[in-house]
This record gives sequence, structure tokens and C-alpha cells, in this order.
Amino acid sequence: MKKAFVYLALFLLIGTGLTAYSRPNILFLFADDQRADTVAALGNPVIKTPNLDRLAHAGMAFNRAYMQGGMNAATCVPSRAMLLSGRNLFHISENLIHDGTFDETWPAAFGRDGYTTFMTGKWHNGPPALPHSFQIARSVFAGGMGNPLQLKLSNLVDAKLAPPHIGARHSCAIFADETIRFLKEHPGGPFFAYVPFDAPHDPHIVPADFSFNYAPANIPLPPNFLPQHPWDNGEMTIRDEKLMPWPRTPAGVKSYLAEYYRYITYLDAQIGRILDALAASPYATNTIVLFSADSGVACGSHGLIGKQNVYEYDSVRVPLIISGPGIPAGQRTDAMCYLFDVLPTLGKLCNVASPKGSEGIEFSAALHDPAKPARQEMLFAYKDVQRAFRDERWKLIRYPQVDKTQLFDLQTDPQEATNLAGLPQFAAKVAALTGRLKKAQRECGDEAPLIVAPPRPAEWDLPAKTFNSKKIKAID
Ligand SMILES: [Ca+2]
Repeated sequence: MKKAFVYLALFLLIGTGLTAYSRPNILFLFADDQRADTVAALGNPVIKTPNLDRLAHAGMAFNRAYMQGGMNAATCVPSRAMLLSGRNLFHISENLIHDGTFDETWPAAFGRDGYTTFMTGKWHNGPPALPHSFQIARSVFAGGMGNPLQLKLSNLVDAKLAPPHIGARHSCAIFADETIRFLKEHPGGPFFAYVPFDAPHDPHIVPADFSFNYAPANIPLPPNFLPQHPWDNGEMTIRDEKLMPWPRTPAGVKSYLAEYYRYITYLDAQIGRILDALAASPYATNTIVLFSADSGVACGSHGLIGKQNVYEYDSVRVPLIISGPGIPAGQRTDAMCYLFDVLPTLGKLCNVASPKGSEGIEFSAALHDPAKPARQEMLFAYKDVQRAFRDERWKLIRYPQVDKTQLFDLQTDPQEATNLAGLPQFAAKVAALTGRLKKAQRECGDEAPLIVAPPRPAEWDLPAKTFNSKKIKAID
């Protein structure tokens, strides 16, 4: 009997060890404000992204991955809180602390289940929550969440909190250096490495010796370009919108995109250094590599510059590429998902138990078969001024404060250029989608009204004076 118990214990021990050994590593590369249409291999004819192309050729690219929105203008913060906690926009605390208690996060869950957890880059949630999520953090840019230096370094190996772009070396290069160093020094066992870059967020600062440039004349004007947004969307003069004077001009937008694209190509080069280091490491064949971004950004689409909106490329849609063992190469899927579904999916693939509060779904079926669906519908929100709903084909945007509605047929109008909401033949469609939007709000815990009385005037005049973008301080 005793002998049988010993054999059973040995069997369990070996079994657990084998399971742990075979679990894949995670390398999560996360950009900041990178539009979903800025990867060459996914259809952008102008931009150069040879390393993101490598990932796209090696894995599954999601055509319909989304962040859910934000309740303040610095959408970087809620986007990360949703990603890390697996919670929706209405259930997060932006600093990852609820009522004095640290939220459970997916990286912490990976750590509990035997993974070495590492991060370098832009944190941007409450700094005290960082050591509760990651075991190792190096060269972290804490971001605008209070005093960045009040970190308890109890279980952190090394945290240097500095603003980005400071010093002799660009922050993106430093984050790549740290990731490469981690890959070289890691003693073995499964790891979860999270690398949130602070690029291509404005200001678009690229080292002077990075010789690649785009000629503005060669950048196509976005097909949904407008000199200004057709009405007051509730956030017309926020910091990001002041980065370019009104009315926006084709020449101004092309110059802005040329700088933005150059920054993306620089980021791509840093990602390439990491991918090369991974390929030369013992982890080359057993690592799931992800690339995504915290949001898109308008860059002139719809007359907007920032991401304080719920349009597709201008804000809520994000690139998402996942490659790794068992994931077919060079595939594309229309399966819809939120960013806060990504870590529940990795948890499923890595046999990691869900942290408390996570409500994202796991879409691993779509990772192996692009025809498998994930979510059927999506809800988006920005403050109390914009709400949106999309299903497989249609997108409804509602601006409650000014009583405006947009309806887009994303199948024929993926750029959201033609508003169908005012046409009588689409009245029933608007009514039906409004009902589904309300239902989705209830399910997510969103109590914002879709109509207010009386609404504000929707008309918006250009500001009396234009703004000098160089005077706008970065806040997020
Ligand atoms: Ca961002």
C-alpha cells in the first residue's frame, strides 16, 4: 500500500513536471497607438514592416480584434487594465486596484502556475500593482499614473522608471535590449514575457541615425479623410486633436502619416532584434509570439487625429498576430475578439487557471481554424459621449449628448465613410441595432444613456486660433 502511494506520488510528480516542461512560453509584443492597417503583409502597400511581416507569415492574423474604449482621454490606461485583468471596460480599475486590494491579473496567474513572468516597457497602470503582476521588471516606463517612483521593489529584480525617449538610447531600443537580455539569461522553464513599447505613440521621435524615411507625397490620403469631424463628438479639442491645426489638410495629414509610418518602421526594427534573439535561443520552437497594440489612432481619418473615438482604424480596432507551436502559418481570420480575450486564450493554451474577475472568452478554436468564430457582437464606449455596437456586418455609433447616430455597412464600407443612418430604408436597421446596443450595455454593466434631454447643439465651429503642436505636452 505504502509502495503504491510512493509510485502514485512519483507518477504525479513526473507528470506535473512533464506538463510544465511542455507548456509554451509567451512573448507578447505590444505597441502603443498602432493602427490595424499598418502592417505591410496585412495589406498596407506603402509601409515597411519586414519583421511584423515575418510574424504575419508565421501565424494567424485577426482582422477583427478590438479594444473596448475608454472612460478617460488617456485610453492607453484602460486598454492595458482590460488586457492584463481580462475584465471589460466597465469592470476595471485603471490602476488595477479595487477598494485598496490589488486586482488579480493574468500575468500573476501565469506566475502562480509556474511561469517566470517578465516585463519591460510602458506600464501605465498603478505602479504599486506592477510587482503584483510580474516577478521581474526592468527599464519600466511607469506613465502618468501618479508618482511613478513609489514602487515597492519587493520582488522586482530591477526597475528603472524613466520617461520615454530620454537619454542616449531610444526607449524602444532599451526595451528590446532588456528583452534580449532576458532571453539570454533565462535559466529555463516556461516564461511569460510582456513587452509593451511606447511607440508609435506621438511624439514621433526616431533616432536621427535611423536612415529610413517616407516621402509624404507617396503616402495615400486616408479614404475617410475629412478637414474636420462633421459634428461635435464630445472630444473635439482634447490634447491629441490639437496636434494638427484645423481644418486638417491633405498635405498636413500626409506629413503626419509619413512621420508615424517612420516610427512604426523603427519599432519594427527593434521587434526584429527580439525575433532574431528568440530564433537563436533555446526557446525558438516552443514560444507563442503575439503582436498587438493598445489602440488605433485617427491620424486624419474622419477629421480626427487622436484615439478618443470609436471608429475602427481611428481607435478601437487593433492589429493582432499570434504565432507559435500548433498555430497554422500565414492564416487570416475574421473571428471577432476583444484584447481582454487574449490572455484568457493564452491561459487555455498554457493550462493556467483564470484569475478572479477575468471575464474574457477564450478563442483558441479560431487560432487553429480561421473559420471558427469567437464573439458574435462587440460593444465600444468612450466616456459618456460615444457608444458603438457592431455585429458581423453592421456598425452603429451613437452620440447621446448631441443626438447623432451613424450606421455603417462594414462589408462594403470598412472605412466608415458613408453614414446610412438618415436613410429611410435603414430606419429599421438602426432601431434593431440600437436595441442590441442597449442589451450589450446591460450585459457589460454600462449604465450610460443613449439619449439625453435636451441634447447639446451638434454643430461645432473651428477654434478661434490654431494650436502649435510643439507646445502640447504628452500626457499618456
Ligand atoms: Ca495608446
